Order: sequence, then structure tokens, then C-alpha cells
Amino acid sequence: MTSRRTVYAGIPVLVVILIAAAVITYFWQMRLQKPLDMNMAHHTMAGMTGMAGMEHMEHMAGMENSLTGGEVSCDSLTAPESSAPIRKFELTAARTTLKLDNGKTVKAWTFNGSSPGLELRVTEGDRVVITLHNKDIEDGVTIHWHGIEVPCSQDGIAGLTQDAVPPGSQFTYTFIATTPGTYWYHSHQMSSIQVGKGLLGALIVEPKAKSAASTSETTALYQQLGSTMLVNGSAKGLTAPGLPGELVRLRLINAGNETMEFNVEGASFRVVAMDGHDLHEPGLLDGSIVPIGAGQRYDLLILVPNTGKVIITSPSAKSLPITIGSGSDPQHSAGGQLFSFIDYGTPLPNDTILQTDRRYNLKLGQNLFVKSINGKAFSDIPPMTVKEGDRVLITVSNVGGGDHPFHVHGHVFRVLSKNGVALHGSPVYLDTLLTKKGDTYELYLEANNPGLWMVHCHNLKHASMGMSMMLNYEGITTPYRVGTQSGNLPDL
Ligand SMILES: [Cu+2]
Repeated sequence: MTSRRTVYAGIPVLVVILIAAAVITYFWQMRLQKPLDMNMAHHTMAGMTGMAGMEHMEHMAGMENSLTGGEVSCDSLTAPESSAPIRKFELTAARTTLKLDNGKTVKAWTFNGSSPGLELRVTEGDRVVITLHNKDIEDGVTIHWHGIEVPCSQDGIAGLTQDAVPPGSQFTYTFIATTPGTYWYHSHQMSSIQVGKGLLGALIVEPKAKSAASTSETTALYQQLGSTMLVNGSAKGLTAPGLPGELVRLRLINAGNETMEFNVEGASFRVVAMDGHDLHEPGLLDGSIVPIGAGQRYDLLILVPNTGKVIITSPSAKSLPITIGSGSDPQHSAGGQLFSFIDYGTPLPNDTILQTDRRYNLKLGQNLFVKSINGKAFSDIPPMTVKEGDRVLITVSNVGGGDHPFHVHGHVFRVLSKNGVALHGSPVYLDTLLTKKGDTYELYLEANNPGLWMVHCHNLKHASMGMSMMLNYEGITTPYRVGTQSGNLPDL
């Protein structure tokens, strides 16, 4: 009797101990997302987060750099002087009450009073000058130009390339829009919070020589505004013009956190670009489902049929169809095979086999309460370190915890293989790669943009839970600090 009573008495104690252990583990892991103060250029050793640790590492890095020839601040890496045409924009971040087209009123954070903010349209080669004003976002705001290979100082990362812009202040970004394509912009201060509240927009770089292939085009930006899914700010869907026989370029942007699958009903189509980069000789698709990871963009070229309209649907945004053209509804189809870029299009002639100098393996997964890279989270993850000119092979595996759209700042990488099978269609260049559980990809990256760059999951909730690290060039420093002390928390 006595021993049984002891066991019963022990159960609540055990439960309390387990709960306490879970709570302590949770807060122990979460501290990594909100370090007190750290310099992102110099956290070369895992596990060091305190001030003393940081000073030690800056000393170490300084010693290394004195051997390799000095330091360059990210701040000094700016767009080169040029006679390129200048395109100027002003974007004001502010708290706004939005009236949606479904009659609902939502509190949002907007650029120029809307979410998405103003669609920025520039031409390839333009010098783009954008002044960000923060009216009243208390935590501060930045703008990151997703997919654009900007100089380090213009990347818009709070605590890495600048301080978050406080209310009443401004910051001017300048970059050359070198590569035509579909891009987007969003705040990179407390990104999972601020993007979710609406601080984002589309950025389209039109080619200098207009393509004859499409005669009209439409941007469709999907976002999650609080609990409401929107396309171009609408809660009801999108209608776009399209004449029978016309080729329409549809620029699909997934600015939410979850993977979206799109079904084109009533027309055949081609995937002509991914993340702004044209595919070589893309084949005609009929009924293929197009999966677009968070942060990714797909440009579809759709032939409007003679008989009626084309409807593009997604199960994750059932009430937000895109309707192109007019006439009778297409026959509803469930869609067929998932689109795969492994063998889509054709290889480029004389495409060289790529040699690499450095290799990194990244396992995207989950470690108790954090979304992890190689089992570690954010400030604990050692950076990938490169020097200018390096050819880097990055092996990315998704070992669990959901879809992980893998995003690299400041660079475009080439996808070499998936699960051991080399790509044998068009070359594929991306800034964001959708990975699903069990998949392994080999990526090739040329270290051609010296700086300090974030590498993170573009499910921004995962990034805020730790799946965020650095790609650092040797000898580059930053005067900015991440942490609760400075208030710069890029991926919270
Ligand atoms: Cu993820």
C-alpha cells in the first residue's frame, strides 16, 4: 500500500518536472531568436551569444583579417556610379485600417496606404532610388528587395545592413535593376510579423527589349494578411484582360508562408521564368499543377483560347481565382501531374560542367521547439564563409518540420540536382528553392557579391523559429548589431 501510494504521489511530481523541463527548453531555445546583442559578421563560433563572447570573436576575426589584408564595411558597398536612367519612388510605411472588397475592415501595416504596396515597375538597367519613410511603425521598418542582387548596404536587413528605420525617419535605397523579371519587396525587421501585417509589394523589372511573345501581362501577388488571404489586395479574386488567341504573361508571386499549388483550367501554358530567370525552351503544359513555395515567383505564359476564359485556381486560396479573358467557363479539371523542373525545357548548348571550391551541407529540420539548420537555430548556426570568386556547392536537405523554401540573399544559385538526379532540362536559377521533406538538392553558387547575407527559410514563421543563418564573405564587417539591445530583430 505504502509503495503504491508513493508511486501515485510521484506522478504529479514527474508531470511537473516534465512540464518545467519543456518550458525551460522552450525558453532556452527561444533565447536564440532574441539575442541580447550580436554582430552578424563575426559569430563564427557556435554557442557564443553573450557580449563577452562577441568581443572575443571580433578580436579573432580582426586577427584573421589582418593576415588577409584588411576589412571592408558592408556600409561602403554601394551601387556604382553610372549614367543609368534614374527611377525614383517614395514608400511610406504606416498603420492603416483597410476596407477589403469583401466588406471586412482589417487593421494593417501598409506602404502608401495599401497592401500590397505600390507595384514598382522599372526597366532593366535602371538605377532605382527608393526612399522609405516610416510614419508610425514603432519597432522600425526596413525594405528588402527579394531576389535582386543588390550591394550589401542596400539589402534592407535590420541589424545587418542598416538599423531599422524608426518612426519619423527615412532611408533611401539605391540599386541597379540588372536582371529583368518578377520580384517583390518586404520589410526585413521582425519579418514574420511585419510581412504578415502587410508591409510588402511587387517589384517588376521589365526587359529593355520588350518580348514579342506576350501581348499583355498581369501580376498576381498572393499574401496572408493576418487571417485573410488576398490576391493583389482583393479577397475575391482577380480578373485580367485577355483576348482570344492572345498570350498573357501571368506573374505569380507567393508572398505568404505556405506552399501554393496552381491549376490552370481552360488553356495550355508554359512556365517561362522562375524567380525572374527565364527557362530555356520551356515546353507546353496541359493540366500540370504548379507548386510555388513561399517567396518564389513563377511566370506563366498562357494562350487565351478562342472559346472562353482561363481560370487559375489554388486549393489554398479557393476564393481567390484568377480569371483571364471572357466567355464561357472552362471545364473544371482537377489537374494532373505536379510540374517538375528536373527535366523541363532543354539544356543550353555548351553548358559547362561547374567546378567548385567549397562545399556546405545544410540540413533543414526541426529540433524540439526550433526550426533548425544542422540541428541548430539562428544565432547558434555557424555562418557559411566564402571569399569573392569562390564557387560554392551547397547541399540542402529537408529532413522534416514542413516545407522549407530555402532563400539566399544577394545571390542567384543554380539547381544542379534533386535526390541525386542531375537536372537535364533547362538550367534553373533561383533565389528561393522549395524543399519538401525527404528531398536533397545540390546548389551551385558563385560568390560574386561581397557582403554579409542572410540565408533563411521563407516560411517566415520558420525563420522566426530559428531557420535563419548567414553567408559571410571573409573580411566584410558591419557596424550594425542584431538583438534586443539595438531593437534590430530581422527575422523575428
Ligand atoms: Cu521552413
